[in-house]
Amino acid sequence: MAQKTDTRERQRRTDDIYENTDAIRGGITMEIEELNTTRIQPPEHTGSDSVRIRRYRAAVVCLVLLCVLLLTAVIVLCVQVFTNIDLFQTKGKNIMEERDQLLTRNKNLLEERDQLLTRNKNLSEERDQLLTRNKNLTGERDQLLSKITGLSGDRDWLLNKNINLTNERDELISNNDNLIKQRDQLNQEINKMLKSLHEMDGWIYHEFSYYYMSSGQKSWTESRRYCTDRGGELIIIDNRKEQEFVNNISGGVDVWIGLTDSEEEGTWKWVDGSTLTSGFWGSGEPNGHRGENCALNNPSRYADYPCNEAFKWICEKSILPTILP
Ligand SMILES: [Ca+2]
Ligand SMILES: [Ca+2]
Ligand SMILES: [Ca+2]
Repeated sequence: MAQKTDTRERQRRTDDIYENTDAIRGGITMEIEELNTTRIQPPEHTGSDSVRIRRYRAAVVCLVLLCVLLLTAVIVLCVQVFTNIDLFQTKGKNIMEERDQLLTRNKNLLEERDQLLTRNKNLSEERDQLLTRNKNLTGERDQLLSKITGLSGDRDWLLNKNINLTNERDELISNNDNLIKQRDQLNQEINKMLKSLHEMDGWIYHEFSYYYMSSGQKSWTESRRYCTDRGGELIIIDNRKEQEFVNNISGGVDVWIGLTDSEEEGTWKWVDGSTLTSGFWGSGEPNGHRGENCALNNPSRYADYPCNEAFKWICEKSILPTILP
């Protein structure tokens, strides 16, 4: 718009210059004609007329000179104007070319702007899609993290349970091994007992032990040897129930039992080495001191007697030590 306004202004100035030039030309022509008209009229020569004529001529000369100067100025001005017009035209042409270039550039810039807008729009859409996708992925990640946490808890619980089950399994395996060993021992013992049953005529079974009540009489030491030769020992009375059993099978006669203080006077020990804590001594017994170091069951009460005396005896063979380790 500014370029158009400048162009119109220049055009208007150019038109003014042409009009002024024409006006100046018209004025000069009229003055020349007046001079010619004056020159053509016949002069009337008087004194004052001569002076008036000289003045007139001087005025004419001045006027002519003035006209010449004016014409020269007009010509110079016209030359300058035309030169300026050419310059203006050249400049205007350059400006037009620049305007065209600017228009072309503006067009290109507009196209680039449109392309950039389109690209920006596409990028915005892609960004929105990426944001949406990122939001979805974040949600999925959170779900997976939550799931992983839950699975970790389950895994720890299962690991702990697995450890417990493994320990229980090892314990069961160990128990099973022990049971298998006990079973094998029992089988061996049963076989041994079945075998020995044929060799134990006269032995009586009672409360996990076999008992032998002798018919003959021997000293305490020989009685014990008889028992040990057959895998047993002189009887060890562990409790009142066994004491009653001894009284029953002895039939009220004196029998050697596996109790002696021969190692240390006054310290009565069973043949398995255990010390007698509370026994069933008869009234006043034991009373033999160093002369009586072996115990008789007499009957249902204990009494110390000289060991080389001959009496019946009772052997005992317990099966518990072989069954219970
Ligand atoms: Ca016993
Ligand atoms: Ca004694
Ligand atoms: Ca005695």
